[in-house]
Amino acid sequence: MNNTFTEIMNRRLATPIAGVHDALSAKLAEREGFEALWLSGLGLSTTHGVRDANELPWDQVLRTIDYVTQSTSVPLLVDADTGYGDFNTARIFARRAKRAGAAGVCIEDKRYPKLNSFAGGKQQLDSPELFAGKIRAMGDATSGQLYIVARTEALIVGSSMDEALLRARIYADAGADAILIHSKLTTFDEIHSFMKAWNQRAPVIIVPTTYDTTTSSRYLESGVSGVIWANQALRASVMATSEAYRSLYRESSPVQLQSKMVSVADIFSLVNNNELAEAEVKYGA
Ligand code: SPV
Ligand code: MG
Repeated sequence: MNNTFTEIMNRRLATPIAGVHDALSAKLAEREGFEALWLSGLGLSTTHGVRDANELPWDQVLRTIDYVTQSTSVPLLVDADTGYGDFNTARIFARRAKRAGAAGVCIEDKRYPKLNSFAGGKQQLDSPELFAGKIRAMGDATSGQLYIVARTEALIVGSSMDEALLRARIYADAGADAILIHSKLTTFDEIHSFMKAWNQRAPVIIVPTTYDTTTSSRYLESGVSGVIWANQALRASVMATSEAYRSLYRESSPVQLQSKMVSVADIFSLVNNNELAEAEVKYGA
């Protein structure tokens, strides 16, 4: 029996969470042992050829939640950006995400339309009161049956640590189950300070995209609950896919690639083709 997302968060063991962007990446992450998944807004946008700036309609996010949760059995935390507008879109999305099988939804306190945290450009926050309303609306719409993560981008937009802590407190008081604190420093310093001052008031999730050389023992010692590897597999897959196309185009042959590809049988087994063959014997005419 898999641990629920609540159990994973409550044990505060810096559990690695795999960033995924479709059902295939989700299956591969689960197969390698990840206990929880993050449906990345950046990953999902990129795989649809659009920017992580609310260019992808949210029904596409809901469809992907459905495919991912049909294909995996570990809890899925969904990156829902700002909740796609106001409290109303946030609560409708939360209800539908739960129905599609999500274990949790994360929303961030940036102004809609958001920009990826590392994209530069104008990064503006909503007021904490407005954001707290979204959190309350999501909680009421899902009767406490969906894990709600409130992400503050205070440090991303250059606000103070006090502002980040104040916002996190307001969000926890509004009913958020956990806080995601994001930082764009290349060191762990900001997160370390946040964790000390936060004093385990609610579980915390981090996303070490820029401070990725930190040793994993520091995550554990800090008391964070989850560590999201948001985009590393996406970046690795861009490199592997480019290499494959480059080689095929140049050589007009897959011979050079043989040692870097799985077999067609492996692809079939990923989507359980055997089951269909057995069903054909049982039910086919
Ligand atoms: C995502 O994966 O879309 C995230 C994490 O929100 S980050 O890109 O680091 O902001
Ligand atoms: Mg995102």
